[in-house]
Amino acid sequence: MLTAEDKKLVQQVWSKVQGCQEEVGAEALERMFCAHPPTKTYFPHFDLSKGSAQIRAHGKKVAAALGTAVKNIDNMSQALSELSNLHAYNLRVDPVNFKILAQSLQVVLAVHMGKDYTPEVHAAVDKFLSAVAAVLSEKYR
Ligand code: HNI
Repeated sequence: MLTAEDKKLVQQVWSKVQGCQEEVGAEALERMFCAHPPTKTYFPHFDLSKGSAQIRAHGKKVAAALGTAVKNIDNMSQALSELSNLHAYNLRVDPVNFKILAQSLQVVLAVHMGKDYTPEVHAAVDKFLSAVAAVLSEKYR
């Protein structure tokens, strides 16, 4: 459960990400593919070499979707409903992978934010990404 303080921290983090969504999203995907190679099997149609145009474009889409989640933090289930359908029914992404991407994204944020990625920010972002993963997984049941 995100507290009011968690929500504030997540919104602050995302205001910093806004100007570099493509870079942040692409780096999170690259870390996911590199540290967890089985995740690459969902992208057989992508050029997965570092910095590829497809990874950058996809990174931007993922980051933008997370931006939508931040904007609708009290109503994520509705805001991400289409995306939830897509991942469950069309893409059939195993939900364990949402945690893996969340972890990759947190490393990106920690590396770039340095000392601003305090334990409190870390905990808030972790709760937020868990909530996003729960929404993206809810159609599997
Ligand atoms: Ni995901 C497509 C958002 C996790 C595999 N994904 C999308 C799109 C968005 C998106 C946005 C583009 C939808 C569209 O074009 O209408 N994905 C997210 C978010 C998360 C997530 C917010 C979690 C935080 N996706 C994952 C994970 C995997 C994944 C963990 C697999 C490891 N996603 C895909 C694939 C596509 C996709 C595959 C289709 C890509 C394409 O363009 O063909």
